[in-house]
Amino acid sequence: GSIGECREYDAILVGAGFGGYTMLPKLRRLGLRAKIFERGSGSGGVWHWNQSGKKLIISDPGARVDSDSPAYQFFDREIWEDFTFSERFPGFRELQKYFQHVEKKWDLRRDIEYHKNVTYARWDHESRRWMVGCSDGTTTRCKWLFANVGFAAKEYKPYLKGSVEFQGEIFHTAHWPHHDVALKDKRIAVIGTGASGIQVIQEAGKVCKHLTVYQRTPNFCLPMQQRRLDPVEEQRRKDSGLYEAAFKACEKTSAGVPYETNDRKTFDDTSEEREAYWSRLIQDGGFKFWVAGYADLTLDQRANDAAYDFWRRMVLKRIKDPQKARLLAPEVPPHPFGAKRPSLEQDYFEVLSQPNVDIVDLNEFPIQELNKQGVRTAAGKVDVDLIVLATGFDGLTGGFMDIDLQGVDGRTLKRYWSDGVKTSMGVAIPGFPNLFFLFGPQAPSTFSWWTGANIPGKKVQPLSWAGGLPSYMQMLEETLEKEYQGWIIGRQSRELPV
Ligand code: NA7
Repeated sequence: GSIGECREYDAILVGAGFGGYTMLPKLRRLGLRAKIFERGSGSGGVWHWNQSGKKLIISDPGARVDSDSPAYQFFDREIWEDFTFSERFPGFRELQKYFQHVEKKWDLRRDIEYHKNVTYARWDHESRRWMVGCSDGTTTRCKWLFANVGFAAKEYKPYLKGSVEFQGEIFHTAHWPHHDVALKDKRIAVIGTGASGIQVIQEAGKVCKHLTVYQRTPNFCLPMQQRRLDPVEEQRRKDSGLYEAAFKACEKTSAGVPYETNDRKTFDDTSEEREAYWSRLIQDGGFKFWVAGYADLTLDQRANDAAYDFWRRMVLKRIKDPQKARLLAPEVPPHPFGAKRPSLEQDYFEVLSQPNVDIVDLNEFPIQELNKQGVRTAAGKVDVDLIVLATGFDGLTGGFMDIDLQGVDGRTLKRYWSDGVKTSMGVAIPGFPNLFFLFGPQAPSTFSWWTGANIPGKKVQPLSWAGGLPSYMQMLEETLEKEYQGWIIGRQSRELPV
């Protein structure tokens, strides 16, 4: 629309990821006129932004989901009955195809506007409408606002002295450029060894000339056990109700994954039984060793030590260089096993063992600066062509803070959350009427890095609901049964809850 024009809808949904795609059909069914505003040029949320260009010359950074199939999809028969992922842990390209499939199935495209970057949203108390402003200068009015901006909407780029001097290329994993990025024969630095770092390292290490990995904390990552899914077998699983059973199982576990948890404690079993059990979990792959292991893994230091020892022995067999082994699987772990979310790997330790790959321990040798040619630490200067920042996200709240949100009486979200994040059950915010979101701050999760501790200056607090999925669902249901007890509905009151 032209500048100055003000359109009106019943609902605006910010973001064309899983949240927006979940909500749009539901709102339509209620007879509401709704539009999704998406700042990107395509749907899929992180799976859109993670895309690494149309035709990478050699390889892509390997971005893929780490939730076990079939958990990472819409639990909706209409969607899954004729879409089957080809891998147990699908890559970003297939996830983009998946979003196109959903879009078609639910006829969503006609209500999505791309390149619509929402910069502010103000509640107008008189008209009881939200005024939603975009960077293209347009304003749209709506009654309901859904901020499904995603928990990983804003990447975190640490301050690196001299980064403007650096003459090579520098990218964050969450915003891989759309032009072709050749990794082959390049000298590459990767900073960060979380899920994204591991995925890039595995791909880059195989083709590049030289890779330097800057590691702060070793990742106690687990074998993914990736495999191709057989379409015939998957069809059989669908027909026999196994998909539905898996979706139901997700709702029953604390982490929302389809793993059966174990009530037994570590030392209830003999050491032979333990080794056999752990080996089986590793063989099964994914997060089983962490989530479906012994019940006292994170409650008893001795139990934790035993699990770490098993993990370490397993990993040491795969690392040839003793110096690298010391950095990747230290005798004394920097944190208890599983207290920090492990990632999933495919051939991480083999790639790191290659002679063209070095690891620099940032605890011993912090980055001093970047210069024209590369990265300088006290261990020396490394010249590189490409620096990959795999440094994670300003999680959960970052996407909200990018929008200037003003609720009742001009209350700004920035001010309201300045001394801590406050939400109503992780779906709404007091004083911000008719504003809802899915999987935002204080929704359930067990990921320990979601406390803000990775962002300098950000308050460290529980940003997610630590009680697990079943208790959260129960709380939501009880509130519904009690006819929204604790919520203010349809009242014109200006009294602001604190
Ligand atoms: P993560 O998991 O937050 O990983 C970020 C990594 O970057 C991690 O290894 C950090 O080390 C490291 N990091 C962060 N800041 C710095 C600085 N300043 N210097 C050096 N290293 C740094 O993000 P990902 O993108 O890998 O994964 C995000 C989620 O995607 C993941 O949890 C899954 O849900 C999928 P640290 O461990 O903090 O010492």
